[in-house]
Order: sequence, then structure tokens, then C-alpha cells
Amino acid sequence: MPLEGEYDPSPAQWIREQVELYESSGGTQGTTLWDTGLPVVIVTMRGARSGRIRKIPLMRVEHEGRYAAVASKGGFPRHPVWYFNLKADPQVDLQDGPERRSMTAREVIGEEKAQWWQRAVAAYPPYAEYQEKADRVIPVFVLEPEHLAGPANAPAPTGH
Ligand code: F42
Repeated sequence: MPLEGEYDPSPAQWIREQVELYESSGGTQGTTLWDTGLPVVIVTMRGARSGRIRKIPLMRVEHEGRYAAVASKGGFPRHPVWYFNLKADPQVDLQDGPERRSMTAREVIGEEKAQWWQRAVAAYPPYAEYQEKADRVIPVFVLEPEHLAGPANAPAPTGH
């Protein structure tokens, strides 16, 4: 089920405009970060305090149908506000180009996080510099559709 409610566009003009262009073009324009040519996705979530709908572009870090959401905020010393939104309510919509899907966000730790961090840096190398300057451990969420929910290497359900 897509998230519903009142949408509050980002106070930051460049964020707001990228989200608008991405969505209004059906995921065919505004799909990269500036002139890097590197792809972004749009994540829609609910604000933890306001309950209103929030949307942010994030770098596209995809692996076998799951996506990472890296709470880097350019190496800023504090977590982005959206980190706390996802912890409070993990239901999100993720738009990747023309495709939009409901997903659940799960913060990853340990070996699973290490794997996703490698994928994230491969997709967007500046994450490594952001981690060096951030003075905090940058959190990573995995966003996954219902049929893939749970750690990737968890044993398959037996049906009993
Ligand atoms: N940010 C990343 O962290 N990682 C990325 O990979 C990334 C890629 C990226 C690509 C393209 C692009 O255009 C932007 C990109 N960004 C990336 C930036 C990202 O989109 C966010 O703008 C950035 O991470 C900052 O997030 P933020 O949540 O800290 O944003 C602040 C400035 C903001 O929007 N604040 C809102 C406001 O109104 O001031 C708060 C919105 C909100 O969620 N409020 C909550 C509520 O309940 O509604 C709670 C507020 C509270 O006080 O708790």
C-alpha cells in the first residue's frame, strides 16, 4: 500500500526540486546527482513527529531487489532527520526510475552492514570520505520489499 497523507516538501530548494522533477517525469528526469551521472532513488516516508509525508533523494545502491539507504548527509556530524523517521516508522515507498514499490527499512549491523557498506562505496565512492570526516558511525538501512524481508542469508522458511 503506498503511503498516504499530507506531503511536506523539503525546506531545501534543491531537494524539493529534484523530488518534483523525478516524480512529475515518471522517473525519467532528475534521476542523477547533479552532473555526476550517478543514479538516485526517491524514498517517501512518514515524519516521526508530524506524521506528514516526507520525500528525499538518496543514491541508488541496489543489490538483488534490495536497496541501501545510507544516512551520510554529506559527512555532517549528526544523523539526518530522516534516520529517525525510518527508525520510528519503517514503511516506505521507493521509486527507482519509473518503478515505485512499498518497502520496509531495517537498519543493518555487523557483517551484513559491512557488505552493504562495500556496495554503497562502490556505487558512490564519496561515502568513504564522508565516513572519515563524520565523527559518527554512518548508519545504513536496507529497504526491502515484503517478499525479501529479513537478512539476506537467513534460512528459507520450511513451511512447517
Ligand atoms: N543524503 C544522505 O544522507 N544520503 C544520500 O545518499 C543522499 C543522496 C542524495 C542524492 C541526491 C540529493 O539531491 C540529495 C541526497 N541526499 C542524501 C540528501 C538527502 O536527500 C537529505 O536532504 C539529507 O540527508 C538531509 O536530510 P534531513 O532529513 O536531515 O533534512 C533536513 C534538512 C530536513 O529536510 N528537515 C526537515 C525540516 O522540515 O526541517 C525535517 C523533515 C522531517 O522529517 N521532520 C520530521 C517530521 O516529523 O515530520 C521530524 C522532525 C524532528 O524534529 O524530529
